[in-house]
Amino acid sequence: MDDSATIEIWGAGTMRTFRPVWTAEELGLNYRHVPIGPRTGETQTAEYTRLNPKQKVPCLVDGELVFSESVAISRYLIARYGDNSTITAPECLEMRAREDEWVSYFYGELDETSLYVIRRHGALAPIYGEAPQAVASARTYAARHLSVIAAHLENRDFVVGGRFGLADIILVSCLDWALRYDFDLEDSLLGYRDSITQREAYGKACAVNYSERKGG
Ligand SMILES: N[C@@H](CCC(=O)N[C@@H](CS)C(=O)NCC(=O)O)C(=O)O
Repeated sequence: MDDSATIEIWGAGTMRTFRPVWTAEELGLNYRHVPIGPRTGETQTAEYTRLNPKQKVPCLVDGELVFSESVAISRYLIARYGDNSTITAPECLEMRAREDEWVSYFYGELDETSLYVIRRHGALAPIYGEAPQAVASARTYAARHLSVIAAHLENRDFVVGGRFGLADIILVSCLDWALRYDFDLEDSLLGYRDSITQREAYGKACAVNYSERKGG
């Protein structure tokens, strides 16, 4: 934890908290990581509730600016601090639209509609309730969309524009999550993921996000 930093990233141990941490590592930012975890009571303190009334992680503090949502935080950090030596948003409107399309698709269809449903009604069933049919259906649904993504990555190293960016951070975080749930990923997805996870910032982010707090 860096006490001289003005950027704070709150939250550790989950795929959602991993995204802004990974983005910050890619950008080489000086940030303070506050490794609070969900369902520990730490998101419900008065201090944290002032920052994020949703009582969820992650949350970003950058000077006066305070906001949550893993995709929004990662996108903001890139837009604010990225440059050609690190990561940037695509330059032209058309490529930004493509990036937005894929990021929305990964987050909407893989993260929220599938993987988190499996989590809510699987490992977190004591809190959210048993729903085996919803879990089975979410698995089938995710598999169908993973095939679409596998086809897109057949001859590509990155999701959009031939260079690493936000869409890769969101996708790889979802692929990591899918692997934890024993999805059988197609070769193009495995090859893509293998290559991206060689990045130094990915390794550093894993250490930051998962070593300080396990389980998520
Ligand atoms: N859409 C949010 C989801 C945030 C979220 O649900 N975080 C979970 C951990 S992965 C959490 O804080 N859960 C605590 C709770 O629901 O009490 C994002 O992508 O940041």
